Amino acid sequence: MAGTVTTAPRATTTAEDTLKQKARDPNIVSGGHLVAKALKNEGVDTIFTLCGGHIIDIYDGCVDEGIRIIDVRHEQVAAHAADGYARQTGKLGCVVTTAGPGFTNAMTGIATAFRSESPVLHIGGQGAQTQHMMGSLQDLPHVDIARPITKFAAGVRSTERIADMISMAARECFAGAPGPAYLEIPRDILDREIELAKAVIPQPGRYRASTKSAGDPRDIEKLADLLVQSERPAILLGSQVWTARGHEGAIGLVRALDIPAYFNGAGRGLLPPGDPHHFDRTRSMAFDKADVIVIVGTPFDFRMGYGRRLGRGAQVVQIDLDYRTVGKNRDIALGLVGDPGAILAAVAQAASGRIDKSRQQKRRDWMQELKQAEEAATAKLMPLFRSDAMPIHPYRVAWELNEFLTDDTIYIGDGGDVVTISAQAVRPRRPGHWMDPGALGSLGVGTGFAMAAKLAHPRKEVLCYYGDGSFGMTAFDMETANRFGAPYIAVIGNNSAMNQIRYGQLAKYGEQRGNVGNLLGDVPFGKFAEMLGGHGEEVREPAQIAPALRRAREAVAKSGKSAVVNIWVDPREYAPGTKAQTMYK
Ligand SMILES: Cc1ncc(C[n+]2csc(CCOP(=O)(O)OP(=O)(O)O)c2C)c(N)n1
Ligand SMILES: [Mg+2]
Repeated sequence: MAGTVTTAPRATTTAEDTLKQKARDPNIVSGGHLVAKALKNEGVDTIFTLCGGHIIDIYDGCVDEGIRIIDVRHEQVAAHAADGYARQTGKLGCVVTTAGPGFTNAMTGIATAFRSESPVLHIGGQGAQTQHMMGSLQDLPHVDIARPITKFAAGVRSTERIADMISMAARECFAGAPGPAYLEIPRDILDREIELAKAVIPQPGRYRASTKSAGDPRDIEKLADLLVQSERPAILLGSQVWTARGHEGAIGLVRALDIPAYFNGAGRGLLPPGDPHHFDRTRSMAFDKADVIVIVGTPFDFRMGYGRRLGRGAQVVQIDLDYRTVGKNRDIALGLVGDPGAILAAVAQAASGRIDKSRQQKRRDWMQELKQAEEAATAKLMPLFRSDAMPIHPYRVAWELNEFLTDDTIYIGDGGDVVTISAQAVRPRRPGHWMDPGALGSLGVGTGFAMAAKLAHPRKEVLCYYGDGSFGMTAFDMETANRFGAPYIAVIGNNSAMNQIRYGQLAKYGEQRGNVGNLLGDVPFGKFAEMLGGHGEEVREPAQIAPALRRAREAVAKSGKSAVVNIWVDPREYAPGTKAQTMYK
């Protein structure tokens, strides 16, 4: 007893003494505080993290610099949230993890950011340099592991250079097409205290180029000529248009030159549905018949059939932030490297007023032809969208979700088949209001994206549509979202299965052997929201979808806690893409 009484106050006094001493000497700084200073200089106002002994000095620095610390329950969510925050703010996202398993847990998020060209800095702890290769706690070759899925991966070798290396990593994250970087900081380097004057600290706004390059002026002229002469142009605006915040340039071009525009990835929502230049159901028809196709900020990957699905008669032009993407997987008539917004604005200017009357008319007829085909395609889908079937048809859910969205709802899709189906009905109303995992196809992004979107835009509504398989992967961090006042509406299309995969198995192996490794239990996920203090409900009838969504909206606004609307959908219905297995072709 006596021992306890004397030790406790002594320990407290020591910590306080150290703090007082630090407060007295502003010329001394530790590594963790240098991390925070560098992040602040970079414009980072929030880090996503899960604690570990290797990284605690970074938190102490963040407290001093006023950087918000969002601590999650699984590092995968921290990495997805950092990615989501970067997508929503246009600034560097930051995830901080401890060494070893903290690092590996974050890898799916880093890999997702890599394939989605999202600027995320991952800072990771490491054992002390003095224990290098001795088998320290949680030691792994982090830099080697991160290298192939980042644009830059390095270890920091001295406390003096911590801030400098953060600026270096940030520069790499924004070089050309953005992407993630990894920086490992050993524990002794992070904890060491040095004289502030000896630290290299690049100043805000002074360590990166500000150029938004419109590329080669001759290419701008060439593209302007092509578009002026075109009778049936079409343009695809991909994720980079939003990532580089080039939406005004892009919208200006399609309106000035009357070009039907299609969208993919984060490009969805660049124009609102109903806009005369917004098209979505006739992409293959347009690409088949167009004479000029401009592909902006999206690679010829599986989502584009590797470029094979574009008409042979068309002149294909590709614009990208990354030289390595242009002309990859298919030949092109013209390739431009640079900032999509700057290039498209320059092309609009170069082409302005040069389209003659007969071509103007032909282009209007072309747009008209496509609009009619769009309307016919929508009419064909309407019976599914309005289906009263029981169990609920997943197309009906998709339709109801679109009806429910406001101009200010950020929509996130995290799931297999149900989410694929939702893309046929859900039309975000504004740029940046659509989030999907991108080319890595990672399930589990939803919870991190949702909290990040809400933290970045507290006044907007955030709705995440999950598959039941996906929801189970990261759902527990709904508690984190609630804890930090970032509630959202979670809607689950629950078919008690990993249905997108199950379809292919049934098709290949039949009923007897096709249901292996893809069936899940019937989970009443509404109760999950209740457990976390929020509103939850189960929906089994189509007519109940809309009222349940409205109740969820009201409950989130009132309680500040996330709501779950668990919609039981028919496991026998699939998306056309799933049936055709297009993702593997
Ligand atoms: C992390 C991860 N694991 C596995 C897959 C493979 N996969 C793609 S769709 C899918 C099924 C997802 O099930 P659910 O979220 O319930 O959606 P459903 O297809 O049932 O609508 C799986 C497992 C993946 N894309 N990502
Ligand atoms: Mg499912």
